[in-house]
Amino acid sequence: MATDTFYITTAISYPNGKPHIGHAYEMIATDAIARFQRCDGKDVYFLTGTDEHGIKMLQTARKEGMTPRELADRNSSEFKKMAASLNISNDDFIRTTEERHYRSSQAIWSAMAANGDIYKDSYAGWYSVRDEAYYGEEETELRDDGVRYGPQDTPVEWVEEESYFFRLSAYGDRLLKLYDEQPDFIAPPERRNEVVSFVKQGLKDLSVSRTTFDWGVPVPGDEKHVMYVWVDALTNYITGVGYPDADAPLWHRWPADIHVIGKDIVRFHAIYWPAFLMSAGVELPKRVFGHGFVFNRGEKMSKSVGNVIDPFALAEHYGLDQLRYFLLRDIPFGQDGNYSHEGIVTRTNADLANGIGNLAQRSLSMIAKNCGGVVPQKGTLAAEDEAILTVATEALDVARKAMAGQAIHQALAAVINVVAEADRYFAGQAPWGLKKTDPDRMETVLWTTAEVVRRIALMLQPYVPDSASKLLDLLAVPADVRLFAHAGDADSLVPGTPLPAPSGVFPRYVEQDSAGD
Ligand code: ME8
Repeated sequence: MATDTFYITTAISYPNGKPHIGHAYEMIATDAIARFQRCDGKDVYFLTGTDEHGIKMLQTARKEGMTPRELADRNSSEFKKMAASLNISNDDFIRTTEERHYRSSQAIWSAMAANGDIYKDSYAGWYSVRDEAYYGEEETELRDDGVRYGPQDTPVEWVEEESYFFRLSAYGDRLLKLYDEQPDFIAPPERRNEVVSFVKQGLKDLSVSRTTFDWGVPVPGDEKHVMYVWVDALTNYITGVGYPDADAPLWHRWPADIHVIGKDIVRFHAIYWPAFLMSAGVELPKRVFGHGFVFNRGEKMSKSVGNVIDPFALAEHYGLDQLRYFLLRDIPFGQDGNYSHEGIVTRTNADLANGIGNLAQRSLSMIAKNCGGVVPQKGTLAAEDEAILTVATEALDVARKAMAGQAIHQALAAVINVVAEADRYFAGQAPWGLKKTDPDRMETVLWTTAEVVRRIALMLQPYVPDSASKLLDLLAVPADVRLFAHAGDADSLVPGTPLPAPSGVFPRYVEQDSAGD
């Protein structure tokens, strides 16, 4: 049987600034889902990237005295760097300024046009020549000097320009039918409800081109227009797997199993994107998941408030897996969450250092000291031993169910819960007391504990990949038996296998202020 494929994407970020913790959060959560599916035996393809066209890029570039392409090159590489330093397992990184993406965007445009869904009309609004941007009436203000100003304090004038439109209004019923027939198309359910009621109010046609600037993908056959802006951006998901070439080696991966995005852009992904694809005759993705926003202690991050958190600095300071663990465990996926120093320190120390770290350290150092540095002998298992091994196996089922609905925090909680149970088992069996009275039983208890640590480490791989891999190394688990399929009895630790010297995997976070000087 062919391996199941799984295609997953993040949103592509605007590289008009450096990446912030919200971007890091989205990449880390998507990575956890991708890694989970890989550990579960799927053939996963994971795409992320940058969305480099549009007016914001143009404006920022001008402010910084560079061309938009220079700005895109500089900042896109920051996003790439971030993916690498967060240990993101993406298979490709797409930039919308790439040639393959121009081809793909022009191809989907032509397909929509051939279907009669693109027409030329005029677009009117309050336009700022200096910002090269249209503003809604409510964003402008008529001042005492008789001049109307936009939000950037630049004068605006009423402008009508030629624009292409996409016939979105024709897709309302088909979209409602889609949401009805595939209730999981939009998740979580709150997001779905918002979209459904929005579409029920009736959809207007969408302006999809501009003539006032040229930083974009040229409209095929009418090059004074550039695409603006969602046709270009959304199309990245099919460019990444080879559209428009039906025989492209990656095209079999389409449709995507899931687009992971933030809640602010659910509308574009759950309304525009399926409508564009229906029009172009391309299959629809299976799910759009809108995650929540990460706030700094409840405040929205913004450059002007000066509370933007640098993800590189966070990972450096707390440790990458500590940061990943905190974001994935602390924030129910789909809801908003808060970042705070206290939050990450508490999780790091309580769950990681004192939890799984301590369990592994105590059992492995006892093994090193008392069992000759090899996997202990497994005698006949007592009911308690069987019970704790079953707890670990059942946690995997709970995690699988949770991850099927992207409840990452629940999946992780199920795994960490095994640690608490294993701690109780270890304390109850008190192997240190058996050393003199019943050394065989001591070995069996230590074997069982090490085996539970193995199962926990296997299940932790999607969330804290480096640390989980170190734990598995300490248990001498070969690289090719680290899938979830190996979490059962058939692949359990083999007594007598030599083990490396134990070392700590999850250090405690020590407050630097209280550390002295
Ligand atoms: O929206 N917390 O790009 P972007 C969590 N280019 N997620 C956040 C966040 C926060 N504080 N701030 C932003 C765009 N995000 C478009 C997408 S997709 C075809 C085009 C999320 O750089 C945001 O919701 O503004 C989005 O999913 C992603 O980061 C990129 O945001």
